Amino acid sequence: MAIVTPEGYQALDEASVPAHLAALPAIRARLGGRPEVWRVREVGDGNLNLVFLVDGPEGSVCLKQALPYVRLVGESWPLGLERARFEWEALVIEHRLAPGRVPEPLHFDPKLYAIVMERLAPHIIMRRGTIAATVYPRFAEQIAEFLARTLYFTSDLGINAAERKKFLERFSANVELCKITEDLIFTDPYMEHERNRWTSPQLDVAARAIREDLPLKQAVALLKLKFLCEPQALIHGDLHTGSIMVTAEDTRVIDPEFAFLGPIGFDVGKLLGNLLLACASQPGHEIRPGERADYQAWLLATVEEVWNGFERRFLDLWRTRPEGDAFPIAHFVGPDGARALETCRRQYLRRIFVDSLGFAGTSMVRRTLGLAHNADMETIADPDRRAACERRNLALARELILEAERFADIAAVADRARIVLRG
Ligand code: SR1
Ligand code: MG
Repeated sequence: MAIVTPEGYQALDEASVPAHLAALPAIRARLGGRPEVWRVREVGDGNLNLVFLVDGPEGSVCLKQALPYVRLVGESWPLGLERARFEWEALVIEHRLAPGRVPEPLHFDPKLYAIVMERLAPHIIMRRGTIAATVYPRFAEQIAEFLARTLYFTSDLGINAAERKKFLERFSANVELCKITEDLIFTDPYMEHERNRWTSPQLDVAARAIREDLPLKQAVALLKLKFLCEPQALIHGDLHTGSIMVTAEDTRVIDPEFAFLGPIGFDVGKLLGNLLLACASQPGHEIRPGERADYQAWLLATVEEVWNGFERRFLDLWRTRPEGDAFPIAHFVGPDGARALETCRRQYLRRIFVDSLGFAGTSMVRRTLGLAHNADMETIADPDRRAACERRNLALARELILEAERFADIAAVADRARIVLRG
């Protein structure tokens, strides 16, 4: 059945983009020259949308347009266009809270469900960089800043309840994209489902073991429940290394279309899980045995720095900007009160840490056994070598989900990963 779209919507192509942008005076001025000379390339390699890069004589922009279906699957999986509006609104909020850490939002077209934003150059998608074993010296510090500021200032610690409830009301409507996460991350990989795929036959036994692992399914069900009903902060909702663009000096977060009020640990954990999966994939990219060991060490050091940097900055904000309604200051006066409040802060961050490890594990499982895989593993051509990496990734993921509470700190996670993930 053909997909029906709202009046005024049409999927753009390289030929139709210039006329659309030429009608926007600020964008036209930014690009400069005449529309006929603008160079347009469709470069979208994500699972859902069209992405056009447009270069003019004076400057460039990026245009991202929602398609009315899941691009990865095709028209058999229709998907609402409203996600573009959630993405726009989340991008504007992130830009305010973490300036310089996202592309500048320039324009939203409500009929075409298209966002025009700063074109990032010479940035590349971080996942391509980790596949090529590129070190990003500023990444950990900058992403930790993004996480701490966007999550703190949309939580009950950093803003008052009325303001936070406005976020809650608005982003609770992002139902369709939440449902994708609920299904693809927390449900499908743990049962037989036509959407699932894995390196077969090499991982057939491992996939069945996961489907039959009741303690694991209990733990994942609790994480799913947390995702469903713990609106701690406005989370990005899809913070993997394909949603981050990097250079040696600069880190930018893109694609917040999955944004909603959810558990803080989901953003932190998805990122940590993707870095751990990247680490697990490294032996599969080696031409000479052991040549990626140093890069694995960098990835694990980065895992530690991301968590430690996030925790430090989040606590700093809580100590210096207690502008939310939770933990009333009047309840914690004097030295004893200050100590008691500090204990609350430590307990809160410990909870987020444990949640993050669980969510990291679920992200690692879904990219191995579910519908949408990562290029980190998919670009390992030899299925036996790929499966060896994926098996180690699954082993660590299972420990993170089942034994999250047992890890004293992030250094203990990195120590364990050093043992489990090395080829
Ligand atoms: C059908 S969409 C598959 C995945 O792509 C996005 O990046 C999200 O992670 C989603 O789960
Ligand atoms: Mg995306």
